[in-house]
Amino acid sequence: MSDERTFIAIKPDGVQRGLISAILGRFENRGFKLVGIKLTHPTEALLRDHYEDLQEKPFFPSLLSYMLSGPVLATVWEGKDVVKQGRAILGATNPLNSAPGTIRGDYAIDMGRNVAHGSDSVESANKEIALWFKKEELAEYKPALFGWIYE
Ligand code: YYY
Ligand code: MG
Repeated sequence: MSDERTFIAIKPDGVQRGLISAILGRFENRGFKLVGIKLTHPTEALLRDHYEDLQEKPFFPSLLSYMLSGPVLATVWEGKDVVKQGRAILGATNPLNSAPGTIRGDYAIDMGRNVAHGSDSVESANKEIALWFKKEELAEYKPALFGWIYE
């Protein structure tokens, strides 16, 4: 068991394409614990903070308008090694390099429509969770199945 947390977001294309249950199901089925979830329309200010390190990149304006194009399903998951495992579940940034069986490898083609986001380190996860969620929006509970998932 571990209290490591990651921020996973289903981007506007994933929401519009009806991929919410398929994507969340991968995390649930793996055994990770959902601690926060909301459908939200992010502001430009939030997205500029979220993608702070990418502001100077040539693709930033299109990334911003894509992320502003509809609601995003923001989620927080908890569990052992969940940051790294979450990235593995999502697949490579460019879906053309994502292995089949990953979310992007199964559901996406273009980098600018790669359906989901996952934090890339524990440090960015903590920053992103604080950006997208208030403390009281994160649930505290012990899943009844924990003993069947962790030894
Ligand atoms: O963390 P991840 O989403 O896998 O990639 P980042 O390097 O953080 O870039 C964020 C986001 O920007 C990526 O999911 C797609 C988009 N993007 C792009 O459109 N073109 C690039 N050359 C790099 C990233
Ligand atoms: Mg990233």
